[in-house]
Amino acid sequence: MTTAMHVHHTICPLCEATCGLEISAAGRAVTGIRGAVADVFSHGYICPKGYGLKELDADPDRLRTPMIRRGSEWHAATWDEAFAEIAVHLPAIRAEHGNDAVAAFLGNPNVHDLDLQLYAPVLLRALRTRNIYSASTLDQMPKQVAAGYMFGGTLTVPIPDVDRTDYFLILGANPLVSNGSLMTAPDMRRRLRAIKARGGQIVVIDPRRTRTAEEATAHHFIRPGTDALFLFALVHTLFAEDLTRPGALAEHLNGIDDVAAAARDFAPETVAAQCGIPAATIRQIARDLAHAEHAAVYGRIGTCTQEFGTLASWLVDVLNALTGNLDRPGGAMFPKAAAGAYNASGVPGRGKGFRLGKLTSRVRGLPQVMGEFPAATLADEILTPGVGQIRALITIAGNPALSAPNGDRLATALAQLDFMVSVDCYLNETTRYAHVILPPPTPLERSHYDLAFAQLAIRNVARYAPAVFPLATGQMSEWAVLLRLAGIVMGQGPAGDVAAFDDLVARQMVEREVATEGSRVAGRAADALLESLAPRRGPERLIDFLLRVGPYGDAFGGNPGGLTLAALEAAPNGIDLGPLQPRIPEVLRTPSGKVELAPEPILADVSRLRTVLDRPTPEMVLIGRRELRSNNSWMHNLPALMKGPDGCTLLVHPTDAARLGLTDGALARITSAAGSVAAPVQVTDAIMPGVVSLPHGWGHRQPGTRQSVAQHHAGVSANRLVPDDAVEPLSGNAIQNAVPVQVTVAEYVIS
Ligand SMILES: Nc1nc2c(c(=O)[nH]1)N[C@H]1C(S)=C(S)[C@@H](COP(=O)(O)OP(=O)(O)OC[C@H]3O[C@@H](n4cnc5c(=O)[nH]c(N)nc54)[C@H](O)[C@@H]3O)O[C@H]1N2
Ligand SMILES: Nc1nc2c(c(=O)[nH]1)N[C@H]1C(S)=C(S)[C@@H](COP(=O)(O)OP(=O)(O)OC[C@H]3O[C@@H](n4cnc5c(=O)[nH]c(N)nc54)[C@H](O)[C@@H]3O)O[C@H]1N2
Ligand code: SF4
Ligand SMILES: [Mo]
Repeated sequence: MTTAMHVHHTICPLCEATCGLEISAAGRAVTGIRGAVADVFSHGYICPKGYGLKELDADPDRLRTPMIRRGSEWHAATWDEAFAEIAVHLPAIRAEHGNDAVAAFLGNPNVHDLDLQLYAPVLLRALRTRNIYSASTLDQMPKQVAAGYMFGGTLTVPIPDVDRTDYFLILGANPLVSNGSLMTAPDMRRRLRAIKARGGQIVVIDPRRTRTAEEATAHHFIRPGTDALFLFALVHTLFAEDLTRPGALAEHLNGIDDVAAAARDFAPETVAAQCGIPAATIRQIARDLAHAEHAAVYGRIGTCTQEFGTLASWLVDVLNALTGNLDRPGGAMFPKAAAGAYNASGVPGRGKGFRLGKLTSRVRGLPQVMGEFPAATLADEILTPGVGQIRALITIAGNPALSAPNGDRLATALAQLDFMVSVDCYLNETTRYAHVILPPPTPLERSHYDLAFAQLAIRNVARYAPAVFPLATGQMSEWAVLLRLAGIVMGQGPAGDVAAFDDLVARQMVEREVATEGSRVAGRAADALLESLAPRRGPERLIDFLLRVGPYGDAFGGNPGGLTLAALEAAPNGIDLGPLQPRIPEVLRTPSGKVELAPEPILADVSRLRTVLDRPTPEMVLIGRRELRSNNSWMHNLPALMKGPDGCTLLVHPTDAARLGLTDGALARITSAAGSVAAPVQVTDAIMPGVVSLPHGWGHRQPGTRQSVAQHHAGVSANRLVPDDAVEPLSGNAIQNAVPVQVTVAEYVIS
């Protein structure tokens, strides 16, 4: 008997490029994976990680049943047993110590997973805790804060219109390896080559000559952490040389004069030494930027996870605005997502704007940003006794023991929790501290729609993919897992009625929308709308609703022929909604209805930047990097991705290597204020002198984990070196780049 072959469409959930894929399968077995050529967005592109879905799906170490830990022993459990265990502990801790005693940490895959996007917020609301943490404060929070202040929405982030630009200034990003971030764009290599083919320029500012830098027309080393100085010098030059041309945008901008005043102290000649870029080069870049017909300035991880992340993120868009490139084709533009976009709902053009949360963290008094406290203070909140101390933690798709600063201290903290639950597919460096692990289905057993990344994409598209395979026997869908957890928290016991809870979630979403001023279904009867969503349930019901009330939606009859989930189901390669269009002022949600070019809280941070102008430079600083065949801390258990030389090496410039007595392949010891690790050296002139680079997400040789392949490619965790005692003050973001370190020859190995 032969098993019938099928080709299924899916969307890769592994990175922001969101490639459409075709999965060939014989029964339940994946036989092949390729880029979907007909996909309206990715047109057949795929990277090595996309193929990795096959091994991820089949990985024997991937958890397939809930796990309960007793002491150091793990036992496979049924779902009922696992929820019963949670129901014994979690409500009791809340009852005795209060709601804030239970914290949640949400990791990166939350934004790549429709179930988690839609249902993790339900669990968080049920927890009624102030202690919410996520990978956002290890990543892009500065950009979100800057966008919040400037445009009124934390996902109203200008995205480089790469396909129409002819001057692309890239800072602290390596999209040829990361496949793009806060810029959802599959196949960056082709897009960058197209810029050059049309005679354009790509200028990369990075302490490392990355693959992206190699593809660029120019690359300049910058001393880590000095981007805000460099960007201010560009702004300074634009004003000093009368090169500002906001054009039609001018009437929508508040605060140009304040920006000019703030930039006054940062002449290229003033910042050149700190940045390591000659003043003449800075001036030339400013002139080229100003004179380019279409230019886009773009900054990513390198400009966010650093001491001046919000200033740098803000200045990127100040430059886009001053040169008239904000919101115009070929510049930096605002996507209009089909579902769930705050900047496409409610009353256009005006809103409440962005403010920090009212609370400050208990131990260090750090601000609450977007309902979260900094991940860098999670350990403090667990380790410091007192009222409000965290005693229990739920992690959802996160590995903070490797991803957060001072990972060793956080691990110590996790070990002391009274109770910990992890929703995760692996027994890894974080989940080994859990008492119960609840595994999600594989990405091929769940449906997909990119709620977040459609808001960051270089083209407006809407794509939905149903699950490739049905849920494995005994597997629960992730949204149901979250609702059962939420049910336990809300006192419904271990066997809450998921269907009834889901009805309530849908009803609340609909009722909120019909009560929203400016909604396309404002004032409509919630019951009637809910009826038209039947018989869908779970994420499909919610996404259908979000699509239908969205800017292209059918508005439940208000816009006949408009978008629905059914329309997407009928178009497996997606629906193209066209190139990005100018959206100012409609996209804005600031109280003034203008772009706030000089938000007061951001300007107030400029004096801190001024103080570094004459600060001595550390002899050696550490930065991170990403590797093509890796995904933060978690795809290291897939043999096909781990082939070839180990990725966790320390990049050292030849002059530094000579001075320090380090040779290629030798072991170096790297020591910082937080800790010390040993890693093999890779001598290369692709790194700036005075800078070393170690990727994060490694360090897998830890007892009690279950990742047999990863253990053989263990590496060391860069976050053992990153201190957790300072955060970027405006966003609470971790400062993972430009960490002062000493590097020596390793005498012996303690990894
Ligand atoms: N030094 C340094 N540190 C960094 C960075 C850096 O550049 N330098 N980068 C930071 C950045 S940008 C980020 S985003 C963070 C990431 O930080 P985290 O989100 O904490 O780490 P990940 O490695 O992405 O871990 C993802 C976890 O989710 C699990 N998982 C995978 N798929 C699923 C799923 O479908 N469902 C569930 N429930 N679980 C799943 C994996 O097993 C893993 O445990 O790291 C940050 N840390
Ligand atoms: N293959 C792969 N792809 C990934 C990931 C992965 O782990 N592997 N992770 C995903 C995630 S979670 C994210 S957030 C994105 C990130 O996407 P990117 O931001 O494109 O990722 P990186 O490759 O870390 O690029 C950051 C660059 O900043 C540089 N840099 C470091 N410090 C500074 C500085 O102070 N100033 C400047 N100007 N540059 C600096 C580094 O040398 C590096 O080249 O990638 C995503 N895609
Ligand atoms: S680029 Fe990203 S989305 Fe595309 S196949 Fe690779 S991992 Fe998946
Ligand atoms: Mo990230």
